[in-house]
Amino acid sequence: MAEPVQTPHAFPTRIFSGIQPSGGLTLGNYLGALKRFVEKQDEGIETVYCLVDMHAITVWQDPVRLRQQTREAAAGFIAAGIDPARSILFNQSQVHAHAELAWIFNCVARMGWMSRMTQFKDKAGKNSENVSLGLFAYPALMAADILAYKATHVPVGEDQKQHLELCRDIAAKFNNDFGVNFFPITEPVIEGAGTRVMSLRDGTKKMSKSDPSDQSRINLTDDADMIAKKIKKAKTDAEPLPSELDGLADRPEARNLVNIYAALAGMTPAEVVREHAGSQFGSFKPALADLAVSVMSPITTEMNRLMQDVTEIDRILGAGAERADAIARPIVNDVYDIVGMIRSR
Ligand code: AQP
Repeated sequence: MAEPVQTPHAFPTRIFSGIQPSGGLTLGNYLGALKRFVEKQDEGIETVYCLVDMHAITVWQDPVRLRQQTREAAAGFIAAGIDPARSILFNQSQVHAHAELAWIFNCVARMGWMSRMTQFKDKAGKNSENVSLGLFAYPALMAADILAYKATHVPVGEDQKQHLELCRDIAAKFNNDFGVNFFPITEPVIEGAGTRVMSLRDGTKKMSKSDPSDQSRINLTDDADMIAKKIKKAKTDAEPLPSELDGLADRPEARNLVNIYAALAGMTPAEVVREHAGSQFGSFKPALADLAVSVMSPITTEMNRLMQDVTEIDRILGAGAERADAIARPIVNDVYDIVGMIRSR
């Protein structure tokens, strides 16, 4: 008879999250994820952060660029405030527990659950016969990333909510199938104004590093001029800003710029419209560009400095992987014992 599944509160609080090095990091990654990662670290919570290079190869990656993007993302994390002494920072493929647990979870997750994942449908589009099996199995690997550390909380952007729900389903089914209280039922942490930053070219589409248009996003590597140019060119409408948020209900591009401003300034969107009520985009956009440059430029400068020494970046990732492995290895060994695998070497 299975025992009741424990809530995360029965497990020590541990944060896990990751970002794919599938391109340069965007303002969406920064506001929806990275900025929050730093806040959690600074709250003194145990934080484990991962550059999920194995997720990145679910779509084709040039090997040379993948290595470069992984180092650049690591530099971006550190430049944004992740301290490798306080947080564990590493790239996924260096800790084998992720791949091993993902296989177990491939055997726990159901085809029906995976088929309902909207991100797979969006990314595969009409081409679903031709995309990699890895793209379909991606959420099981993501569950393994989280549960290899028995992470209780995962800060993410809104787009990852469904994958987090699947992670909870996998943990609950594993606990139930084997009659154990082994995995926590992890909580997503989706907070603040930057949880869904939209494309600068289309306010109904998420800002994404793989969007073919570079104009659709602000990259962490963009310089001040580029940031200002992209914001100036961002799609908007001809109306001035309203004084209440309701006035943005049918104006996705305007709402996006207000949300970005709010997330960068540490304000609520309601405060932003109150402060800029009646402003035309001709004046709001330069104010937003100045704000974006003041927040992003120091990060970009530091990132470029760190990229001068890739040996040091690789050393940090290796040391982080050792610390990550020390947590994950015993957990995955316990999983093998629970499942009934012989471990005799
Ligand atoms: N536009 C966004 N707004 C808020 N949060 C976002 N995140 C991504 N885009 C936005 C959050 O960043 C974290 C890492 O995401 P990821 O790189 O692992 O994958 P993704 O969500 O698929 O991001 P991209 O940029 O769209 O990557 P590609 O183009 O490679 O698929 C997650 O917490 C995510 O929520």
